[in-house]
Amino acid sequence: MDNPVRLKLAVQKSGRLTDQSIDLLGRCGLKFSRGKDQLVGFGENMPLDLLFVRDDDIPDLVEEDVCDLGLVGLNVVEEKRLELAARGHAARFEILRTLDFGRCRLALAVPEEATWWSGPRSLDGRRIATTYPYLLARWLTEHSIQAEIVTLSGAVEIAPRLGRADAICDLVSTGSTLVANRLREVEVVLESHAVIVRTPLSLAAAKADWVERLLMRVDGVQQVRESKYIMLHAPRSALPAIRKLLPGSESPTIIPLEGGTDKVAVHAVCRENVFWETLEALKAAGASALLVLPVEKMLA
Ligand code: PRT
Ligand code: ZN
Repeated sequence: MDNPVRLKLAVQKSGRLTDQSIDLLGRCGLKFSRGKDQLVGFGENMPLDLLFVRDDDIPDLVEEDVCDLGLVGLNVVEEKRLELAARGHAARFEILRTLDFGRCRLALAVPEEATWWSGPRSLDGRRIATTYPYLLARWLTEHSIQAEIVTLSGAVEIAPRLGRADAICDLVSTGSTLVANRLREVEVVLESHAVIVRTPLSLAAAKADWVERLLMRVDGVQQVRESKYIMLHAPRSALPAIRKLLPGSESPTIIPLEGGTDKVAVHAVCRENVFWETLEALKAAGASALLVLPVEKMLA
C-alpha cells in the first residue's frame, strides 16, 4: 500500500545516470541503506526511498503512480510521452527540474562517405536505424520527410555497416562512437539532459512538503557547483570598476578595514567560475589580497 509520508523516487539502477543521481541525492543530504536485493534504498534521515530500476521503466513507474518522482533522461521521458500519445493516452507526468548532468543529444548521422547527403531532404526514401522511433518520427514529420524507420534495441551505430540502414538516429555525447564507426553527425533531433519528473496525482501534504524541500536542495546543489566565494581588498574609489568585473554576482558585501585606510574588504558569491583572467583584471583595477573559495551549500 502507498505510504502517505514516504516519498518514492525511481533512479537508474546501473548506467550512465546512476553515479551522478546518487551523488546529487547525497549532496541534498540523503543517507540511505540498500536492501538485500539492492532494488530499494531506504532513506535513513529523510522520508525518501529510492527504487533502482532500468531507466526505460522510470516514466511508466511515475505515470502509473508507483513512484512519486523519477530521475531520468529527457530523451527517455519524451520518447515515452510520444509513444503514449500514439496510443491515444496523454502522458501525465510533469517535468519538475532540469539537471546539470546526463547531457547528450539525439542526433542523425550518416556514413562519412555518404555522398547522397546534402541536407535533411536527402533522407527522403532512406532507412534510418534508431532506438527512438517516436522522437525520430516526430522530427521526420516536422521536416516533411518520408523515410523508413528501422527500430532496433541497441547497437544502432553498426546498422549502416551491416546494410540494415542508410543513416542512424542515436544518442551522442563526445561523438567518439560515431567517429569509431565512420559516421558523421548531421542533424540534432533533441538536446537532452537528466530531469526530475513527478506523478500526476496530488500528493499528501507531508509528501508534497518533502518534494518542495528536495527541489530547493537540488536547486542549491546545482547553483553551488559553479559558484565561488570571492574575497578581496580594494580602495573605495575602485569599487565601481570591481563590481563590474565580479562574474554573476549581484550585491557584494563591503566591509571597512581597521586602521583608518580608505580600503574596504569585498566579499561576493559569484555564480560563475572565476578564471585567472578575472583575477588579473580585478588586480589591475586596484584589488589586492584576492581569495577564491569553493561554496559548499547555498539556500536562497
Ligand atoms: O540499463 P538501462 O536501460 O537502465 O540503461 P541504458 O543502457 O538504456 O542507458 P545508459 O545508461 O546508456 O544511458 C542512460 C541515459 O544517459 C540516457 O538515456 C541519456 O539520457 C544519458 N546519456 C548521456 C547517454 C549518453 N550520454 C551516451 N553517450 N546515453 C547513451 N549514450 C551512448 C549512445 O547511445 C552511444 O552508444 O553512448 C554512445 C555515444 O557516446 P559518445 O560519447 O561516443 O558520443
Ligand atoms: Zn535503457
